[in-house]
Amino acid sequence: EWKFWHTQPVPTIGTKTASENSGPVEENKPMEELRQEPYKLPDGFSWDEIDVLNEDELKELYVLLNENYVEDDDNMFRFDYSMPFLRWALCAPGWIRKWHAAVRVTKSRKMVGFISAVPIKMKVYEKEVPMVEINFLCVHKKLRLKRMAPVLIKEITRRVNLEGIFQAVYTAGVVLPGIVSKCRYWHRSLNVKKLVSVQFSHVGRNMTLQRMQKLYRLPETTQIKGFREMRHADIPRAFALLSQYLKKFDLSPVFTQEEFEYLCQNRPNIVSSFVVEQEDGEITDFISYYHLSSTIMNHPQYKTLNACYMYYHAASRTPLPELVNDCLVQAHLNDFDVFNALDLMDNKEFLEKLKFGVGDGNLQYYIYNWKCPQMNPEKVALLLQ
Ligand code: MYA
Ligand code: JJ1
Repeated sequence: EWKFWHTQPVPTIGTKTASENSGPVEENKPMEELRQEPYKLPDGFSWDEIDVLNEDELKELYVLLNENYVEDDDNMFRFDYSMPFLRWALCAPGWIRKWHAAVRVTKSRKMVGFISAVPIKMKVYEKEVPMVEINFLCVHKKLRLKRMAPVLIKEITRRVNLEGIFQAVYTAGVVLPGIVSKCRYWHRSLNVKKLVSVQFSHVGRNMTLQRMQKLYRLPETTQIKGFREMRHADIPRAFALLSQYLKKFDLSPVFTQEEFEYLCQNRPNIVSSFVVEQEDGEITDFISYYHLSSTIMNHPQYKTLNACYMYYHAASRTPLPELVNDCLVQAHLNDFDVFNALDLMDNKEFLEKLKFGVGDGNLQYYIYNWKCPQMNPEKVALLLQ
């Protein structure tokens, strides 16, 4: 049990930390004590820093993830991150190429493993801590259960430490030592017929497809006066709204305006963001979602599930359920099949009301080398891609 994780600076499963004792599990190592050489891979494999600005290398990463990344519990759907989306996620402000670490088969150069880090300033309870977020850990299906993942994790830790950072935030569908919070996925059907056909959703007892379609029907236009796409000129105000809102949570990013703009501006096929503009021109509300399809495995007709995921939002005037409803209208008009959200932030204010149903997947939040009390999902305000 936890042969690898028990060697790492994370609280052991079941330990409770009092808030007075919040802080690093182990002290920052002095530079001269940091390991200078990469961790050794099994014979026949080598490290490569991939250049995601290069279309061919980005394509190799795309293929690795498209064929080997996260699936649901029943292996029916697998995330299908697009190339532009991956480039966006991996090149967040402050990114460095050394933190896009791939493993290749030495002879054939085939990419068979990957892990990434990008910098992020986090607020955890009262403390602000420079961290990285770790994402896109992947080992090719044919190389599973051979202890390659611990090598990828140790190597990215080494490369992050060399830049003077000793904490990381990450999420996973699996349970590991050091859980900070346990969140749940919820799903709002948009294209009922397709969702049922691919068995993402089911026709419940006392239900027919027709009744379900009626239940999930949405207006053809948005309902809030002044609801529109966010434009470049709205960014300072939307940034101020979000920064203010994020303060009340116990786990939240602290963005610069540059980071906010990078992450939350409209990007076709990657992020959609909206604001509410009052009659006097004031921007009072902001909301966004990102576009992430999944491959439907083994279906004769449908190959792709078009999904979007609730991203950052900040409502100061419009009630959150109304704001999210207009987002659903937009997502439906843009041909998404399902709108996904987690039960974090104030999302419980709208989930049931807007006919989201609970999913079968969890998303655990973790911090590497940090002990602190666990928190309820309502206190979490971090959204990774
Ligand atoms: S979460 C998404 C992870 N990716 C997938 O689920 C894609 C599909 N699966 C795979 O590619 C493989 O199954 C992976 C494991 C690569 C996940 N996070 O090599 P193994 C532990 C952390 O024999 P494999 C994301 O991207 C497992 O408990 N550890 O197993 C965030 C066992 O350890 P222990 C995990 O199945 C990632 C060991 O690995 C995960 O071939 C954050 C077994 O290794 C997991 N998701 O490969 C990573 N799954 O013996 C941590 C399994 O102790 C970052 N394991 O039980 C930490 C911070 C680092 C930076 C620090 C800077 C300061
Ligand atoms: O998408 C997920 N579940 C779906 C499909 C389930 C298929 C069978 N396993 C689901 N559908 C029910 C929806 C229904 C709609 C109408 C109302 C009632 C509900 O539950 C799940 C999330 O729920 N997704 C996954 O499991 C994918 C992995 C999630 C972990 C991701 C970790 C990534 C970490 C990287 O940082």
